[in-house]
This record gives sequence, C-alpha cells and structure tokens, in this order.
Amino acid sequence: MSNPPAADTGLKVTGPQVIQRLDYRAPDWLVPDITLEFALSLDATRVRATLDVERNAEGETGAPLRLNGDGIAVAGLEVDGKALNDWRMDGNDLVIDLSGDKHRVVIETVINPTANTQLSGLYASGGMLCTQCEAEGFRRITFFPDRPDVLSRYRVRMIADKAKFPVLLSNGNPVASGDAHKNTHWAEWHDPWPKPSYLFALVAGDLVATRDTFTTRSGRKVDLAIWVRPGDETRTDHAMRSLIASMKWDEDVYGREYDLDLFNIVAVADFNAGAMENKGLNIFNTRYILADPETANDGDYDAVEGVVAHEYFHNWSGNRVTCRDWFQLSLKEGFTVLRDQQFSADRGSAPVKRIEDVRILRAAQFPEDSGPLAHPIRPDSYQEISNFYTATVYNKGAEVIRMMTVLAGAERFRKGTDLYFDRHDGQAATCEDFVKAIEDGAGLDLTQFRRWYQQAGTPHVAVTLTHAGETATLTLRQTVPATPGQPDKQPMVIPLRTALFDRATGANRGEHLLVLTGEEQTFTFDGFAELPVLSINRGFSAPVAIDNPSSDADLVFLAANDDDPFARYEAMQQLVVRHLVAAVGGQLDDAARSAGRAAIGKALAAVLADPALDDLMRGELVILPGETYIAEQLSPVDPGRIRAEREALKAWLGTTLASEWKALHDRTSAVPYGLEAAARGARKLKTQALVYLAPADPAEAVARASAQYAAADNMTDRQGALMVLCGLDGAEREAALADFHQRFADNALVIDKWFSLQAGSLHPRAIEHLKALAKHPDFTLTNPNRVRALYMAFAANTAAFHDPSGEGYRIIADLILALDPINGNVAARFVAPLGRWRKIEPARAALMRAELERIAAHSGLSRDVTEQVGKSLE
Ligand code: 0A1
Ligand code: ZN
Repeated sequence: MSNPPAADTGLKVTGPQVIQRLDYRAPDWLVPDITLEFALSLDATRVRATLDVERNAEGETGAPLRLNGDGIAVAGLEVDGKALNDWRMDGNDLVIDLSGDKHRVVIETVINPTANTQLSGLYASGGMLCTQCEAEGFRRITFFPDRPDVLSRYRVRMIADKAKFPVLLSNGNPVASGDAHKNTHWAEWHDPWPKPSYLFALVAGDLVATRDTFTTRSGRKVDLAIWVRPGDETRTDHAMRSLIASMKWDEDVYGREYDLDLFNIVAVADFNAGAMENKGLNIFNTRYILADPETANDGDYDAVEGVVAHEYFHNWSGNRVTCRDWFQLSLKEGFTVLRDQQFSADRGSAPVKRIEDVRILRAAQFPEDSGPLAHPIRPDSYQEISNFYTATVYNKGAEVIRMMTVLAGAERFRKGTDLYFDRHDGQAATCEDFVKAIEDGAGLDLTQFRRWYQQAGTPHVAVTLTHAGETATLTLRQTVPATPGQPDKQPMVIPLRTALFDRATGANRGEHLLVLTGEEQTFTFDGFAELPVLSINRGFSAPVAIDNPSSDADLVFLAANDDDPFARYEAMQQLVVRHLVAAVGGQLDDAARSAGRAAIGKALAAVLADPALDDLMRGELVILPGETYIAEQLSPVDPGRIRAEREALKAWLGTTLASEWKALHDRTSAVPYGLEAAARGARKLKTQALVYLAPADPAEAVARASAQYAAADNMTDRQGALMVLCGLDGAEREAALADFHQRFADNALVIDKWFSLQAGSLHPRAIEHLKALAKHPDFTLTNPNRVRALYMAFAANTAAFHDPSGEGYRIIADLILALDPINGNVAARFVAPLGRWRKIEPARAALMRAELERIAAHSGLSRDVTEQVGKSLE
C-alpha cells in the first residue's frame, strides 16, 4: 500500500454540532459485506477492513463515499485492488470519490487499545482486549459509515499471541482457527445476520468458560458460554440460569427464538455501562455477571438476572429489528426494558418488582424530566448521543410501551408485537414503525398517544372526588409542565386503573380503566351511599404524578386494605411524603406534626403486624420515600432540611415501634439463608429494622448490626449491617470496615461496595470520609465501576453533596474536570447532580451554578461534558 497524504487536521473552530432528528437522510452507500482482519496486540493493533460498498438507490445521486473515523488515521487505502491517493479528510470523516456503483475498499488503521481510556472502540482491560461500539465506537477502530441503518455481514479474522490471548471471540459462529508463526494463533468468525456496526464485537484474552446448552422450541441446540477471568468461574451459575430462563421466556411470552448455534457472554471489569447486546457475543460489566451468596447481595442477584435478560432480549428487540438512527434509541431500549421488567416480574414477586421499577423511575427519571436535561423519549436533537442513554429513554420509554399493554390487554398487545417483528425483521426501524405495528396489530388508535414520544415532562393529574345523592364524581385535570424547548404542551393519553372502595364495608366496588385524554374530564359512579375511598393509578398504570386529595385516614385505610399491592405501597408513600413535605416547608405546628406521625405510625404498625403480607412485600411497605422523591415535590429545595425531617421521622418511628423492630430483627435473624422469597424477605426486613433503630437507639442498633455483621453468611446481611454501622460513630464501625476491606481485598466488586457505603452514609462527616477515600490506594479514575462507587454514591448522598459550604459541589466539579480527559462518557454522567441548581434554595444554587461555570470555562472539554454543562447553565 502507498503512503497516504497527510490528513487534514481539521483545525477549524466551530460551535458544538447539533444533530437534528428531522435531518435524517438515507445513507448514500451501503456495505453489504465487510471483512475485518485484526493483528491484535495491547498497544498496536493493526486493522485491515475490506468493505464491499454499493450505492444506495435511496441516497443522493453521485455522492462520494463518506466514512466516519474518530481518533484514527489512514495507514493504507486501496480501491478495487489498487492503492489510492485520491482521498480526503473532512473533519474526522474519510471521503472517497467513487465513479461506479459497487467497489471494494480496503482500509488499514493502527490503534492503541491500552491508550484507549475512553473504553469506546477497541480497548484493553486487565490484559484482555475487548470492544464497545455502541453508539459510535466502531469509528475508533476503522473508517466506516458508522450509523445503525447500514447493515453488513461480518467476517472477522484475528491473529494474536497465543499465550496472552488464548481465547479469540467475535460475533456469530467460529469458522476456523489454527496456529500461526512465532507463538501466535488465529481464528475466523462469521456472523450470517446483517447488523449495524454498533453490534460488532471482539474479545481476546485469557478467559475461562462456564458452559451449558439450550434447545430452542424448534429444536436448535444452542451452546451457551459465559467467559470470565480464571478464578471467577465459580460465580457464573446465577447468570447462566438467568440466561436459560430468558431464552425460554422469550419463546413463551413473545414467541421469539434464538437464531445462532452459539451464544457467548464475556464479563469485563472495565466497562462504561452495564452490558452490551453485540450479536451472539454479549459483553458485560462483571457486576452484572458475577454473583455468589458471599459477595453479591439480593439486589445484585436481581440485577444480574435482569441485565442478562435485557441483553438477551435485545437479540430481537434491537438486533433483528434495529434502530434507523439514534433518535430512535427508545425503540430498542424502552421496549427491551419493558421486556426485562416483565420477565423479572414473572420470575419473582410481580408486585415487588413493580414497586422497585416505580421507585427507580421516581428517583432517576422524574428529576431528569423536571430539570435542564429533560427530553422526550424520542429526542429531537443531540450533540453527543452517549448523553441520551438516559432514564427517560430507557425507563420512561418502557412505561410508555407498558401503557400500550394497559390499553390493549396482553393478548392484543402480543398481536401488535408479532406484527412489529414480522414487518420489520432485518430492518432498521423507527419508533413510529413500532407504534404503527401496535396500532395495526392490537387494533388501537394511538394518534394522540404518540405525544408520549414528542413531549417531555412528567404529566401531573389533579384529582377531586365529590359525592352527592348516590353518585360519586371524579374529576381529573392534567397539566404537562414546560420543559426546555417545549413551553406549551398538549394533553396526553393517560390510562388510570381506578377503584372505589365502599367506605362503610371497605369493599372494592370494582376497577375501571379511566383514560384521560382531555385537559379535564369527569367520571361518575353510581350506587354510593357516601363518599367512597379512591384508589387511583393502580399498578402505576401511567407514569404521572397524581395530586391526590385523599385524607390521611383514607391513605391509612388503603395502606392496610387495598387489594392492589402497588396501590397499598403508594398509599403508604403518599402518607409519608405529604407529612415530610409539610414538615420541610415549616407548615406543621406541634399538633399537626403529632397527628401526621401518629397516622404514619399506625399504618406502619399495621404493615408490621399483617399476617397476610409476605416479608418481601412487607419490606417494600416499610421503606420510607427517598430524599430525591421528596425533593421533587418541593421548590425550592433545602436538602439539609429534607434529610433532617426524614431522619427525625425515622427516629420517632424507631422509638415508637422499638419493640416491634427488635422482635422483627430477632425473628428474621433466625431465618436461614436461601434464595427463596421468604428468606429474601426476611433479609430485607432484618436490615430495615436496624435502619429504624439506628436513629432511635444507636447503642442498640450498633450492637445488633455488629452481631448481624459477625454472623453473616451472605452479602445481603453483611452489607446491610455495615451500611447501618457506617452511619454511626464508634469502634464497631471502624472494625467492621477494616474487616470488610481485608476480607474482600481481592474482589473489586465488593471493594466497590466498601467505597459506596462510606460515600453514601448518613454519617455527619461523610465528606471527610470521601476525601480520604479518594486518596486510598484502591481508588482509581480509570475504572468506571470504582468511580461510580465512590462519587455517584456521594452525589446521591443529598445532605453531604449539598453541604452548605459548597464543598460537595466543588468535589464533583473537580472530579468531572479530572475524569473528562480520561473518560468523557463517564465524566458527563456527573453533571446532572450539579445541573439541578434551579430547584435548590438560592444560596446553594449559586454555588452549584458557579461550579458549572468553572467547568464550562475549561478549554478542551469532551463533547459529552460540553453538552451537559451547556444545557445545565441555559
Ligand atoms: N445497549 C446497551 C447499553 C450500552 C450503551 C452504551 C454503551 O457504551 C457506552 C454500552 C452499553 C444496553 O441497553 O444494554
Ligand atoms: Zn438495552
């Protein structure tokens, strides 16, 4: 190959490039086949890409071939077998004028995986090599039309040192392998299914596999392998069981079968996100694969199951039908989150799973929807697509599709998804294609419903219930708040599962699906001798905030008696939220405070005593609403007061119900370890009992937590006990922390917990602890799990992060500036906590804003951080 001319360095000073959804144009060139040859090494990997390109009839006539690159240079270029000098760089793009309609283009690049601290493209992790190509990482490996609507069949050849990289994996099926010169070996893989570049993957390393098989319902025997670092293979059983269960579930529930003879999963310790659905070769963050009772808590077990399922389900919702462009991300993510939620609900307790999903939505998505980064589930523009892997696109996206299931019912919804998969198999589709398929298949009119894809912001529904004669009248009024770029909103379609309870008998008089479509609507119900008790948005049928008029007494009734478990939980939450919002706002005199506490105490005592409740559900009902959810109901927010009032309530409940909490702790401590619901429920309550005792009777809590820690034969109990100890002072705290660190010194995932527990603790000196931990020899900015463990836990520790001195803000801003050159993707995730300044009381808000401005003043920020900081200051 000839020497290429020097590339245009592209030193133009331009503003941030904003990509608009409506600017979508079909690709000018397609690449039906690609062969990638890798000469792998940790610091200089040679890539030879052979692209069979052909003009797209739907593209622009005569357009040159434009291939995206990012941080790579052309080391050689041939077209149709001849070296080519006639090419140019346009910014990062390689542009080649081609005369015909079909050509073979060969491009060489050389990349340094070890220097790739962004963990996007091909990178090194603990001596192994792996890839992460979603969304735009493939262009860091070779030049390519790196967009999801260009689908290619991939052939991949790898050659590497046999001792360092004994295992060589890529997508699809292995074709051939063998030894080569000088201690090297090679392997060739072929993926028969055309796919976009973001689903390409390669792994090379010293890995061991746990294996199993799954036979699909049409009789295809699939070899399953989970690849991990030697020593970790004892902790893959749960992931394997989850994978097999997912494969069966997708056949049973969605009629979707696996389509290759092999399914590989690889776990890597350095990973920006949770996991990645690369065709036939899923790559996972170790934290979503490795689990055993000693090192993983019950939540970790659920997360492994959910993420394994999520990635597997993407094989149909994402891979067989992919996205046309990145604005359609929720097409695959919203739908796949819904599918993994449904799967987990079927595997365990459906009501508890629903409550957990709503809790996540309220803690992560509601604040996003009411802040400067709010966007519709199908955004209209972006600067950096990595910033749109959000709770809105994922979790609200899932809620939107869940509402379609509520409107259609399970059977008709399934007709819709069957039609969607039939119509769009092998295509790069849009959210509109999905909605249309559900409309046609399920027989729904979703015309107005489509606004859920267009409008950001959490709708609020104000409720009034009146009674006259024999008739109860329910009036619902919706408002959708203004969000950035969307000052005026249209009414949404809001399906609300609603029941009325007879006040005298306590009987549920039947559930109705009320579909609110106008700004205000009235519904009447006959046959009520007196005002009934209202249970609304049962099962959280719509992702909205309800302004509920029910009295405390009605909420106490529902918390004890509602036959919808979610509604029962919700009544309990409302009761507490209402009280804390009033307390934080200074609206409670002594009498009102006592009355509020008494109502909450009564409801909680009923939950603790109710023999009909299982412990898993009881565990949900006793958890107080989180600080961020309480903050959502207030403006402006004083985070210190929320912490103080919430802790004061906890202390009161801990004191008032002290003997109940102790009895509960005794009872649950006697239940032996097991993965079944009853034992899991007992573990959940065991730590909750300590959580209430801690502020009420610290000495008792320390004694019990120390005993729980010492007796623990599993991580749930051990971590729960340590969490409680971390918030309290004393020698027991230090001893348990030291023991924990020493016991798990060689397990990175458990050491992450050690960092998180301290950074997220209720201890008044949490900031001081954080500063010391940042200097701990185990801390590093290059491992995303470790960074998140320390700093995300801290940013979520509202009282510490919002310390009135502003030190918490400074710490996070310093982190963003230090991390950005290493990993802009992860750094950008830390902007959101600072970006909430508009909702915070003025003194702190000014300090938060000042930190954002300090970041913005830096030159050379990543596009990721630039976009988030810019939007947060607007
Ligand atoms: N599609 C993956 C998520 C994912 C997105 C970006 C990544 O790299 C920055 C990695 C994974 C999923 O939904 O599981
Ligand atoms: Zn996903």
